[in-house]
Amino acid sequence: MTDHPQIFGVAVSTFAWTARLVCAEKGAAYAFIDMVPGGVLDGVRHPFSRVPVLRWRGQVLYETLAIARYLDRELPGPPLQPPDSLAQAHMDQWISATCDYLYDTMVMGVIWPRLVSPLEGGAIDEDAIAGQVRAMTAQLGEIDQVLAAQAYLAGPALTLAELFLAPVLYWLDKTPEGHAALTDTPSVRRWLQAVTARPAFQATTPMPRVTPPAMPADEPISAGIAGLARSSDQGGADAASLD
Ligand SMILES: N[C@@H](CCC(=O)N[C@@H](CS)C(=O)NCC(=O)O)C(=O)O
Repeated sequence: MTDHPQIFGVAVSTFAWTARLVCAEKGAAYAFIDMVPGGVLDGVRHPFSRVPVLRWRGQVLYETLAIARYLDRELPGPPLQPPDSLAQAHMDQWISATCDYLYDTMVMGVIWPRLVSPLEGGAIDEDAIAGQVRAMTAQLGEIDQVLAAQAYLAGPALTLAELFLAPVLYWLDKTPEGHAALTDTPSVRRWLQAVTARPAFQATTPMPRVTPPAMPADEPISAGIAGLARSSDQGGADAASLD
């Protein structure tokens, strides 16, 4: 029996997307299995009620950094961690910043209230969003300075750092505030275009690539999230990655 990595999570999760991206960048077959945070499927669970969870070779592993490093080391395909120790440190630095600061500001502070809360009928606290937008704008400015001087976060080559940050910025770009801020940070925009154009990113992008007819083609939309919520409700393995 073929033992492909199995990634349990939801399509909207940026962290689950990172794990899928690692497999896709390595050119490896994998299965993506719908499991909401806190869920238990076939005995697989995340002890702290998050996603993703990896099951592979009879082992269950959680925490995206652990999963990403392990998959990169074990799967054939191009290495996603630089051999140079300073570049490795820069990669770690950006992964840590993404998980500890950027995720909170961008995902919880802007993406969630703008794109997800309205679908759930939740009240929108515009003052709270405005505060997060200020923080997000400052964070993007810092990233822009780095990417003005080099192609990728840790140097001239793509690393795991890209695979953590790009899903976050992809969704951020779907919010009006994020879209505007990314337009004002041209080096980040150039980087995002380069990463999202990669076959691995294209193959794992959960958003339906159709623009609702009523919306201008270049306008950030929230409608795609509704499609995502529906697709992640449907269950089953990712069609592109069945084992
Ligand atoms: N430290 C975890 C964070 C994972 C995480 O926060 N995942 C989100 C989805 S992107 C989640 O499960 N959220 C559910 C919750 O916060 O209750 C990791 O690196 O895997």
